[in-house]
Amino acid sequence: MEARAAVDDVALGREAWSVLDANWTGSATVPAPGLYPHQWNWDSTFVAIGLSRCDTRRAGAELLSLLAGQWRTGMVPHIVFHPASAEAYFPGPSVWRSQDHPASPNEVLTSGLTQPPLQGFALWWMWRHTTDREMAAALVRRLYPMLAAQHDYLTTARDLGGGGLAAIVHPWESGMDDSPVWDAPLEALPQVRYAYRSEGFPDGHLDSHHDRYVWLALRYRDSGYDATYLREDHPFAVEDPMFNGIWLASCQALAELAPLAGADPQPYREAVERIRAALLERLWADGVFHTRDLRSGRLSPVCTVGCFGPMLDPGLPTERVADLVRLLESPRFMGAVGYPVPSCEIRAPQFDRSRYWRGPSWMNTNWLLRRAAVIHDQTGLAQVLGAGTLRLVRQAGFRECFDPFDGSGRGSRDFSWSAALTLDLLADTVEP
Ligand code: 2M8
Repeated sequence: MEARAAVDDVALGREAWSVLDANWTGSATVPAPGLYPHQWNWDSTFVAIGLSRCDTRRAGAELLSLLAGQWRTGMVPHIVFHPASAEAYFPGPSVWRSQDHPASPNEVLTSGLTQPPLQGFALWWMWRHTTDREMAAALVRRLYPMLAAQHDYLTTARDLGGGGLAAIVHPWESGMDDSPVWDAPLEALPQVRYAYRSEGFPDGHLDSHHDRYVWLALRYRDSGYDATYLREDHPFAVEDPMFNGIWLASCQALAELAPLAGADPQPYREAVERIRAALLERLWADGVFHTRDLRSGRLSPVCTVGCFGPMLDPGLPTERVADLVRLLESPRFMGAVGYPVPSCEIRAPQFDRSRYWRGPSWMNTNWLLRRAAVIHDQTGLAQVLGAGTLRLVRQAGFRECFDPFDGSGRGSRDFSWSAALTLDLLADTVEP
């Protein structure tokens, strides 16, 4: 176990700031030094959330830099590349070839996939917590049309199941890359082997699926990132409860911010209703939400932290909330571990305490679940999630993820969202 001396809140906050400063490139924050040398979509958005109470300018800069990578289709990419370290991460710009696509931004190199659409929620969070209302209002006016375009993209290009949800077309789009819920759809793909170098990945990161990730990305790229191809031919299309729960939360946020941006809230209110109904109709079974593989029609039998994403919906029926809270607190998840929240239910055969998204606890999903607990007045749960999450960083530092049993750190060190969300939790410990 990589113990780290307990520090008081002021010292912990100072450490968090120094991580964020070291990972700042001048226009955005990279997830971690070394392994992730570019701007990642939901990483930056969690950084913006964490900075909302204390630095509106930098929170806004983070979102603006990400949205500079937005395609004219409305798609917000999962990576915005820093030209200086272009090929320092695989797959880099030479694999994605965004510059060859007419809808990509002219000056910015990006990937061709997206990640959970958290930006609407982050903008609302910033507006709610800022100490500089004027700057925040200007940011809302500037960013709102971009987020409206992102929403239109998800509605038109990603409802591949025709039921009102957005489908992801690659595990990387979920942000929970190695989650066991992708095993079945990935194993239905052809076996491939690429001769790229894979050294340098941290513990538990790389498995035999990585070649299929690359294969899928290349297929989509070679279609010209085409929406019809996605609908008709692309072999990976999955409806994920976390991605859609986050989308719903952002729609709710866009409805609330609409008056400030001079926009009509009604389409977003309707989207909230539509996504909620679709989540319940298409993904709910046996007391929890599941991922649906649109190509096989099957729901995943494995329960992961992603299955709780729809709890971000304030309008989720009370009985469903009660079912989810019971499961989350049960020995299948938090009830049997020392630290919240294992990314996979611990009794599943796929659970692995050391492999990315197959067991370890992550600060960002802990933060989202704590937020969900607050929304649904689950004060006790919110307190356990907040205190347990802070205990992780006090003990192990700002690691990428953590062993849910003993709290030891895993993956990269000096991880940006772990630092940024610590700042938010420290500011919010009195009243969740
Ligand atoms: C991990 O994903 C990247 C691919 O996008 C990777 O595996 O190299 C995930 O943990 C993802 O959630 C995160 O956004 C990214 C950067 O931290 O790393």
